[in-house]
This record gives sequence, structure tokens and C-alpha cells, in this order.
Amino acid sequence: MIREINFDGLIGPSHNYAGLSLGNLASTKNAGDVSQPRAAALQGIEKMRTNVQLGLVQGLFVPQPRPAVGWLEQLGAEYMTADHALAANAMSASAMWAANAATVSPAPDTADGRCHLTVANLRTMAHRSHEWPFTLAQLRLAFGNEEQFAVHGPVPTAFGDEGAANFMRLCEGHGREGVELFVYGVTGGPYPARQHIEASRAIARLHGLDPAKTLFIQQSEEAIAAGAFHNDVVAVANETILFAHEKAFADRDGTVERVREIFPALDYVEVPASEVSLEDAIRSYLFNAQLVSLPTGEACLIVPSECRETPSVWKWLQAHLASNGPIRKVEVVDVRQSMANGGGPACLRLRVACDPDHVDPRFLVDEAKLDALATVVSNHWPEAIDARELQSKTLVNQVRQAHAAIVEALNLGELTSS
Ligand code: SUG
Repeated sequence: MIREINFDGLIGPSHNYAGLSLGNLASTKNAGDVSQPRAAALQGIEKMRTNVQLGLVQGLFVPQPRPAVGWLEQLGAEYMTADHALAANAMSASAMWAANAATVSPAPDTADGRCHLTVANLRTMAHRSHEWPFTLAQLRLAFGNEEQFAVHGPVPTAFGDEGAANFMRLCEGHGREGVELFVYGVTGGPYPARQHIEASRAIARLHGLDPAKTLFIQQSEEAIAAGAFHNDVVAVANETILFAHEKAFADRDGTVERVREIFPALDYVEVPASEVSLEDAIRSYLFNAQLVSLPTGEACLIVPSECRETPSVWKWLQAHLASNGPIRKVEVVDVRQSMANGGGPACLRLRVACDPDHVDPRFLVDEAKLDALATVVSNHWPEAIDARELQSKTLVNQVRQAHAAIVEALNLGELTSS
């Protein structure tokens, strides 16, 4: 049976605050701070545990090997002697934000009846541009059943693609045919628009989507300029609900109308700017929540704890619950270490609607496996990393050993042996 599976990126041992992402306000604000990779990964594991306890199917992706020596080699550089900026780009743990791993079209939406995944090229940010080969290797392993899945390489880097962070799907049940919404940017004030419409169009073609059930929606320049570097910072969808900030889309009225035309069952839940400013929405990551369907059928919003600490946001959520709105439950999780780099609960996961029996079980987790992973993290992840001292030999050794330990614990040796 088709279920929605959330695959979280396990937060890697090199998690640090090097301030690499222009337009991502948290990353810029915390540049140079000391990070806590061990605490970060344990927070991520607890978030996965919350999902499992809610009765959801949970998966995970392994962190990438760091530093990215192959990428440095292509640049004629070597980690220990590279300039600091280049070294930081090679040491980033940014693959934790699995929403940027790929765009996924579940089987009911595609022409050949397979679930299609296109790995994102992430070409806009140097530190993310080298994630895709290892991500692709994981996707090919996790979704290796070619009768059920088609895994595509990245679209050419002429066009920027940041994966599911700029993609939403509406449906009346995950196993039924849905409509797919691709959100792209054109301009973002001083910041780059990371998702190009040409990339989104290519993915829709490659996945064999029905043009009558596919929309391309422009993100508002104001939202990007305010720090919404991905659409999932200002909007999220699940089943019939589209939950968005009033300022999320360039043409708000036209967008809602077009979506309703192709998906009449739409439950549009909008947060007006007069109640929650764009600034508060972005600071709290209200929309970077996981909007999920519980086994009871109720919609639950899994929000970061920053939402509870932002009065306008918490007030809006309480009022919505009290009004018997479409979102019936709010669950709070602590992912502060990731949040400080601009990654909330939704950034940390890639949704794949498919039959869990068709997925390589090494990529699926239950509570016992999460316990085992937490032990590996506690034993091997560095406690702290000073972003100004990334080129320490001790750190590099520790990061490599931690990676080897997690790959071994998950029995995924073939990912690193080639
Ligand atoms: O690409 N942060 C990520 C955050 C990605 C969040 N993902 C979604 N919205 N789906 C980014 O900006 C921080 C890197 C640093 O500063 O070290 C970073 O890459």
C-alpha cells in the first residue's frame, strides 16, 4: 500500500556554522559560531522518533563523506592547504536538509506508473553543488527496484534545481492521483532565486506528469528578499491542504484560483501578513513544518520550538486549533542546531509516497534502530566545532571515523566502497 514516508537526513558529524548561504538569514547571522554536531544529530533523531511515535513511516539518508576531497581535487586543491572558504565549502554537512535532495513524483501521477525521483543539482551554492553524486548513489540504492521507481540524474546545471523544497503535491489520499505544484523564483531582491522554471519544467517532463495536473507558480520576490530562499519557508502542502503565507506567491489570487481549478478539493489555509509578518514567519519557520496525515486521518503540523517562542505565530496556531480549522493538531520539536543554519523540520526530510515494502529496508527506521544510531552518534560525533578551525587534523580524523561508524552501523558499505 502507498504510504507517505519521510526520509530525514541524519545530521552529519561536520555540522558547522560557516555562514555559506547568502539569502539564508540564519546561516548569515550565526556565521562563525561554535556548532554542536552531536547534539544536532541527537535532535534530528528525536524528531524522527516523534514521527515514528505518531504512527508515520520513517526513513533516513546517511550523511555524506566529508571533507569532499573529490570535489576539491577537481578544483586542484587539497583540504588542509586550501583557503578557508574553499575548505568550509568542502566540509559542510548541508546534505542533512533532505528536502533539497530530490523532487519526487509518486506513481499515481506519472505516465509509466512508477515513482520518479530527480536528484537536485543544487548548483546555486558552492557547498551544496557537490552533494548530488552521493545523494544519487543513495537514491539508486534505496529506490533500486526499477519496476517501482525511476531515479534520474540532475538536470543540467544551466538551470538551478533545489528539489522538493520548491515542490508541493495535493491529493485526496497519498495513493491517489494528485496535482503537482512547482514553485520557482525569478528575482529575490539582493538574493539569488535558487529554483529556475526551466529546471522545474524539465522535471515535470522527465517524470511524465500530466500537464493538466501540473502548475508552475512564481514565488514572490518579497518573500525571497525577506529570507525565504526556498518556497518551503513560506508554504507547505499535504493531501488537500495548502498552508501558505499571504505573501508566499507572486500572484496570490491567481495562484489560488489556478490551483482550485485543477484541484477543486483544495483546503487553502492562509496566514495573513496582518497576523504574522513575513519576518516572524521566517524567523519561526512556521511553514517549514511537517504537515502530515496521522493514522486517524487528522492533519498534524510538526513545528520547530521557535514557533512557540514567537508570540504572533503561537497565537495564530492556537486560534486555528480553537476554530476547528483543517489542521487539527500541533506537535513541537526541538531542532535548534539545524534551525541556526536555516533548516527546520520540513527541510530535514524528503517525502516519498510509495509502498514501504519496495524500499531497501536499510533506509527505514524504527525506534530500536534510532536507539542504535543515537549510540553511534554519542560515541563518535564531535561535541563542538569552531567554524574558524575547520582545518584541524584531529577534526578531519574524527569526522571520517564518525562517518565510517554510521555507514557500518547501517550496513551501507557499498556507498563508500566505489
Ligand atoms: O541551503 N543551509 C541550507 C538550508 C536548507 C534548508 N532547506 C529547505 N528550506 N528545504 C541552505 O541554505 C547553511 C550552510 C552554512 O552556512 O554552513 C545551509 O546550507
